[in-house]
Amino acid sequence: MSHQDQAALDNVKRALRTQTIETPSWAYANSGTRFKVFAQQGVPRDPYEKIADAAVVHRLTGVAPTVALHIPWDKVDDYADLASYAEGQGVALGAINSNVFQDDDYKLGSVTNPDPGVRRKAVDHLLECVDIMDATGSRDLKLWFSDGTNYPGQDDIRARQDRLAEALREVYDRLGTEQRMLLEYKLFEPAFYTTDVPDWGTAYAHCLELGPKAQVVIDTGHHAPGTNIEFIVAFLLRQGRLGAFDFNSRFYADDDLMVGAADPFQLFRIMHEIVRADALRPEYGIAFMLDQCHNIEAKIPAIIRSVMNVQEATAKALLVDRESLTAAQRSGDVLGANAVLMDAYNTDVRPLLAELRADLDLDPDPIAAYARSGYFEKITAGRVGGRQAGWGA
Ligand code: RM4
Ligand code: MN
Repeated sequence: MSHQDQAALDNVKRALRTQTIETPSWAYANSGTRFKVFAQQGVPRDPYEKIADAAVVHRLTGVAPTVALHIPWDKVDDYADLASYAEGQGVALGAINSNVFQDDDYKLGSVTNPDPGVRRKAVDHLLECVDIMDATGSRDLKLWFSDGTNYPGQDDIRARQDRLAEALREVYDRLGTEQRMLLEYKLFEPAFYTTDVPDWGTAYAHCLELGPKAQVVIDTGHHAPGTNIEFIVAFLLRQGRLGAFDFNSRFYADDDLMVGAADPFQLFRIMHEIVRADALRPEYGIAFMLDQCHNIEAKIPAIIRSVMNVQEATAKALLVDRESLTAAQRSGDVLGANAVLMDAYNTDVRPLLAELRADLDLDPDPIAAYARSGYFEKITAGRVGGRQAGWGA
């Protein structure tokens, strides 16, 4: 290997050291499809146990230092206490995810509901989430609305946009100087005719209207099949409005499978745009989060695998020979440019990542290390009685 190659690899490793991936509290709990949720042994029974699991993922991977909460699933009496418990475990609390989709009152919508009383209740919940952020020290409030309609004529599409804008404004104005609002979009489901925030353009337009603390979040499972997600990434980065990712992968709709499982090439293409914009650095402000369900696979190893998949895609993106790529692009060398990208994608980065982990005093194989750790046996034996956490607990 030449000195130049070694210097390039050192740069890649340096960049990978700065990468952080946030894991979601709900992925440690029972979750699945609307047909069946298969309960697993050792599943956390409260937010403290979810954080303990997240801390194990961080200890083994070295790059998952924060855990996102979902309110009310992670409701506790004392959020400052939860935050200090997390700190003691070696992690911190991340984004606060609001939930205005599980109450009977929200049948016809939350912040876009035709009933002002229901809208008030929904906005109050979002404001409560900001109070929680004050206590946990979280930077980000993540908003996903299930709001929409099922039938033409059911409600006024435009009036619903007005109600949405009004609600977002009230919450935005409540944010502290360092706090942000992340607006997530999703094409359909549970609403099947119109969805009030169906795509990145709608989310982006609302964010623009609100101000710089409002940013778009891309959940990779929330698009129509075939959507070019990296284009959206590039566009939002150029506008300075990409705040976060909810990573997962999908074959059909919002499958919530492990990121990088269904389409590792897409994940690489997304990370290539991130690297291109120099947006991997934590100071840039993008929150790289997971939003997944592990219904049939063991949860903690699945989350470890997901973190590793993001790292692998990132390592490949960092390996793209940018100089050669730019030269090929500028000279109109279509095949040459494509080859530069594919060379990076086709590189086996696993040895490099194993080396990185060894540099960080971690086991080069976090999944094997987890299996050996005895943690699963410990939680299986210890977490008996009580109620396992899931959607709604
Ligand atoms: C939604 C959306 C949100 C997540 C919930 C669990 O579909 O993706 O980000 O908080 O699911
Ligand atoms: Mn999501």
